[in-house]
Amino acid sequence: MRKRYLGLLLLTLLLLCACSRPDSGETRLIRVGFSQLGSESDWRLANTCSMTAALSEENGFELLFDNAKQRQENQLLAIRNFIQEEVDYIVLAPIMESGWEDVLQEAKGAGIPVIIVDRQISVEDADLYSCWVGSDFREEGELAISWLEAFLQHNSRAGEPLRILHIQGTEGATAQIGRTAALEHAVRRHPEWEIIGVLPGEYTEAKSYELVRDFLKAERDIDVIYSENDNMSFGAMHALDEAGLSYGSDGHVTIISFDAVHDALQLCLEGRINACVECNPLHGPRVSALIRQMEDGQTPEKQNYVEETLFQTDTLTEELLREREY
Ligand code: GYE
Repeated sequence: MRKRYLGLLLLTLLLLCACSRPDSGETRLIRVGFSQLGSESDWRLANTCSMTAALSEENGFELLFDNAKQRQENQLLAIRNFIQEEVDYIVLAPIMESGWEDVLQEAKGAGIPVIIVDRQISVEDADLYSCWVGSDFREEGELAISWLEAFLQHNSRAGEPLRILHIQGTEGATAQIGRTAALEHAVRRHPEWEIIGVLPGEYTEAKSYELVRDFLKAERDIDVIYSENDNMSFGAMHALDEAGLSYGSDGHVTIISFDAVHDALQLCLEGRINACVECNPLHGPRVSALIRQMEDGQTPEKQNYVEETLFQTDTLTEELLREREY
């Protein structure tokens, strides 16, 4: 009698196991918590799209997504929530470089690997994250400066005084630090160049528009606008339009922009933005490949840089624009 019960019990247990794990783990979704810093720009929207598409259920992921609305404290909350949720991986697109030690120590304590995407973090213990993928922002800045030097040379303006208005991204973000460093370094090399204003545009069109509009009330003599992303360029152009100042290849103010999102390239093709430095937001497939590598027990490269280029009015074509994904 007891043997029969035991047999039944075993059979029931076996059946239960078989029901809850139909393909013995093959269909198990990898749970990923992604803390996105915000939705401040076209670049960011393209990045979010790329990430959510790559980390989709049909690709084998369960994605917990949080938009921090440009506030670091929201990112800290999101990460703590992911830890409580016991996700398999945490992906962080950090708003700025500093302030991550404590929360990443907590993630490490919980044994959850962390992948950093886009901007970098500055931590003493590099073991607090597994790897990073993103752009070389200093190199992007250098591409912009080389373009400007060649442009001035070509127009026989090299050595002449140059008045630059600098519109900066979020302070302390790697994209700001790198792009700013390239400009400041170039100004030290060129005593004839002068930065006549530094405006904290926070990477948004609205903020940049306001700041440039107010700036133009006191100062209209500008040769170059160095704007650390496309949306801030759009805001600046709006303010220049209102103030009746011309810009672009046929105008007075030379505009240098970063990101090269679709609308900016269109404006570049039309000659309204002189040069756009590419910043590639399509990190979704890169992040999912890094996770797959780690799932296979491999250790991915710590730093993964993406190749980028610069677009300018005279070399940009309709065809090139059509081929772009963002
Ligand atoms: O340039 C800007 C965005 O970190 C590369 O953030 C990113 C920057 C990008 O808001 O548009």
